[in-house]
Amino acid sequence: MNGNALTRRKLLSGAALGAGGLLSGCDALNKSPAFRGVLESAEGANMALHRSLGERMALAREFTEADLSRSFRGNGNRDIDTPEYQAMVAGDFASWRMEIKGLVNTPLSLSLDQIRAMPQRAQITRHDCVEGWSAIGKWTGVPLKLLLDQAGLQDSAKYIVFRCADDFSGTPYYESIDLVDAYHPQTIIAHQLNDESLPVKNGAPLRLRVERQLGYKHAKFITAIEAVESLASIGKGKGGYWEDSNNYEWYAGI
Ligand SMILES: Nc1nc2c(c(=O)[nH]1)N[C@H]1C(S)=C(S)[C@@H](COP(=O)(O)O)O[C@H]1N2
Ligand SMILES: [Mo]
Repeated sequence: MNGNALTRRKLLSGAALGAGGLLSGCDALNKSPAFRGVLESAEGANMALHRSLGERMALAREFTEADLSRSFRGNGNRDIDTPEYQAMVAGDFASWRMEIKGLVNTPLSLSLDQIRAMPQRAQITRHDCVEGWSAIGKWTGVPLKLLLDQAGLQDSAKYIVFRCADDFSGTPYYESIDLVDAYHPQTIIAHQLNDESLPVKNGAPLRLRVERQLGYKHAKFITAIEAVESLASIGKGKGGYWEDSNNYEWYAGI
């Protein structure tokens, strides 16, 4: 067995050990009409596609408390200089709402208390930024899958877009992922870093963790989650702020 095959096997068996999450992730994909076609075409002859779906559902490496970085850097926008956001900070984000909208059966507007009352997942993972730094942190939040299930994704939904409260020169930050990453068991909307409420610099009160992707995909300061069929009408059409402004790859898998 060559190194790649060995790594792949380890990844897959690691994923299988996290069985609850992985299996329910796969169940969710199976039930999603948008993905049934992909899965059906993966069955039978097309093993390459099947394997790549398996690899994409594999878990990112998780670390232990002993591995935590002493401080977790804040990068990109690290605060929001508006009276509205500063009032939210002063009020402990009690009136923050995160919307779930777009191609869903039941649009939602959730408070932090409602999000904290849902089943939670904690994970210690390494964040890798394209600018050349990494940090290990413990993230706690609600699996995105549960939020999407609660809202009821419509058949036509193919991408999940994240809307953020911060901007660069007037352009709000936004990002997007496909349904494989959206249903991945380690994809969570986090409200805690290292067992404390998410610090402002790291995207308070809510930020995405999408552990198989590079840092810029991890949208901070989330105000809305929007299910869409196409990315064409989002920003300039490449699916994210840095994708549109600086030609970063939309698929930033690691
Ligand atoms: N809303 C928003 N999300 C964002 C950014 C940002 O500037 N605004 N920067 C991205 C980049 S490039 C990285 S590396 C991470 C940094 O997360 P951190 O501040 O917790 O280190 O957030 C990402 N998500
Ligand atoms: Mo980054």
